Amino acid sequence: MATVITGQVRAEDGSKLWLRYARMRQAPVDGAVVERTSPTGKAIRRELQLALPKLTVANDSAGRRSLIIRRSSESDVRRLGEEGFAIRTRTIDAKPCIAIESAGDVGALYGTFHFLRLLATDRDVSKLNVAQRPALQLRLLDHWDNLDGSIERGYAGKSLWKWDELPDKLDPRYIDYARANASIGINGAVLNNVNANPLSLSSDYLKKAAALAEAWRSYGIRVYLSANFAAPKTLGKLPTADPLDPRVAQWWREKADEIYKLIPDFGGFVVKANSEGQPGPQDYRRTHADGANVLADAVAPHGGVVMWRAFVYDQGVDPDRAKRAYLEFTRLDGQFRPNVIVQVKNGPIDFQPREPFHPLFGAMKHTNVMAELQVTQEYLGHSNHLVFLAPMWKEFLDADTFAAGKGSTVARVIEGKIHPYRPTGICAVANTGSDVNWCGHHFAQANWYAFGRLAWDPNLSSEQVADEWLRMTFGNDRELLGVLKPMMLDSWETFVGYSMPLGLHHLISGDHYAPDPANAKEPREDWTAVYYHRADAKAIGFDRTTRGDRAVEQYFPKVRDQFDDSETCPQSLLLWFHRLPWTRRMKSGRTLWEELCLKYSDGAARAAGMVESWRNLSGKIDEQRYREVAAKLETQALDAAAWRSRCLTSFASINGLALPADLQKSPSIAPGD
Ligand code: BDP
Repeated sequence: MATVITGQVRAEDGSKLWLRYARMRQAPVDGAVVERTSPTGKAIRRELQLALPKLTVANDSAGRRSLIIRRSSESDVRRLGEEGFAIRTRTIDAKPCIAIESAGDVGALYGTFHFLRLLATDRDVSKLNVAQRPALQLRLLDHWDNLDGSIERGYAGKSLWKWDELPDKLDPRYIDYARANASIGINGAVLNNVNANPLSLSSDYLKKAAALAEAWRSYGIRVYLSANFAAPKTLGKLPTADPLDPRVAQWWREKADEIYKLIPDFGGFVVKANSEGQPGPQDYRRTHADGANVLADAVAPHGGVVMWRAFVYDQGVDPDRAKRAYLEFTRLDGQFRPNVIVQVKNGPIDFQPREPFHPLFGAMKHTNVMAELQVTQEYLGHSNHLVFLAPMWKEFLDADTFAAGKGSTVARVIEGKIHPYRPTGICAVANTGSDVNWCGHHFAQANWYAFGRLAWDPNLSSEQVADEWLRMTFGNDRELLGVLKPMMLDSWETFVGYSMPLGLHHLISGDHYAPDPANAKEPREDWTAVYYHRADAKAIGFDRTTRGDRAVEQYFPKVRDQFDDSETCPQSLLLWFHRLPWTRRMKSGRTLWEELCLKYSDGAARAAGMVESWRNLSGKIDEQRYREVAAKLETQALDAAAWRSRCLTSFASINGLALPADLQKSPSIAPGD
């Protein structure tokens, strides 16, 4: 990790993520004892030494240290579970100390990272009384990594997993990856792409996966794999992958046994079936439940789970893509095994810049449901745009489904508080890669961080998460925080503003990056842009109301009614649910067209403003990161201007209305310009 002194501030390359421990306040303790001899205990000692090099760390209590990390069987600690921890200022053997206590090993590690976070973010640690446990059981990163080292929708280099070197050689980065995840409570990693190569389940690749599992075990991270549903055929050479064929069931059982021999704590499978050309049970006229259950039965004896994705959109089911998954899955509620979790993307289309929450949240009473988010910015400017995603995830987690009356937020649904889901979970498509700074954009690290923190505690505010991350990543300087925090917190609305405001969605073509609202040519209609915005001379938007295609009826009545009425529908989702005339009067008094123009212009102006804000920090940030972020922000500002110009000129050519003055003068900027 290169650290060069240039000028007043040290140059940094971002490789240490938020675990820089730079100019940390020293802990107000005279030494630490880690009363744990396990490999996790060793990891804790190593981390303490890295963070607080002046601290003597021992593994026995001789000498009575004032930072104590120990197992506790007190009932208030035990109640926090294996992963929970308490951090308290206490008096032990007549000596004042800080005690990090937990029932489980990994709880001690999480507690240590929490304590270090308190120090790194300059919190007062003189009186501590912290007790935490994670809100969700499975908190996973999904890597869409292919065996050839490429990453589907990855924008930060190649895969971190060096398959050709594994299992013999372990890249030191595997440990840094585990440390970063453990520091934010992530406890599992799905190693391979949901568009899964069956070879990932071959004996050779399982040995490689086992080496990673071994490296991460002491950090509380379990390995999971995406399974290709046709593997019994392609890999096992059976004539079929029909889930009800006994030979197929036996193949999956034997495969599971083989995996658990190599990886005793293997987490389980993720499956993308009958979606975007992937094989699945419907190839044999079986249901998603039949498909999920055959894998679930295979891993059940070993304690494994199957995360069965609800990202399906068969055109035969309904003309509206947004309605299809709900229709397919609600009719199967109750037919899945207890160790199946239906994995649902946050919104009903596909990780768009803004979507309403997916109507499946709250709708499945008898089937575990977990949420799938996307950290990698597939539709949000790749690794070029600074977009802090916590506010988007908070909007989703805090959305009230009304599944069991008021207060049935998505967070409470996935926590199993509305229907008794076990296990509970959340996962997110990772944005990591071989780039030195891991994520392509220094600020994209904040999204990895935010995902972990919100998976641990969905009640944290975006502001708090941004504050923590900034302090650890760029330091505790007040002026710096004063500029960067609002910049991060506004950045999602800024992106939505210049790309797809007022509920517009999917205004792109194949690269999922550049604006292409006129895109009408794709192999499938629901991959175009015109299918979604439906603009013509009179109106724009997708009528999903009770007078339209009735998609709103998939929501519980309170939400349905709110979305159904264009007066009560949140303006941010207006054109998602409503098709409205360009002349419609908005609450602001402006017409819909004027409002749209304003949103685009405001978004583009705010993106340009970010360049300026950053410039003001020159000298306060180490040179390399300053330069790299500045270059990205400039690209973002240009892209934002292109989005505005391209979308507005395209819509104006349809509705014949006047463009903002500057766009009337200059010709439209084509994508990629
Ligand atoms: C879409 C991506 C595609 C993924 C798919 C999925 O464009 O690459 O395979 O989601 O989630 O957003 O399966």
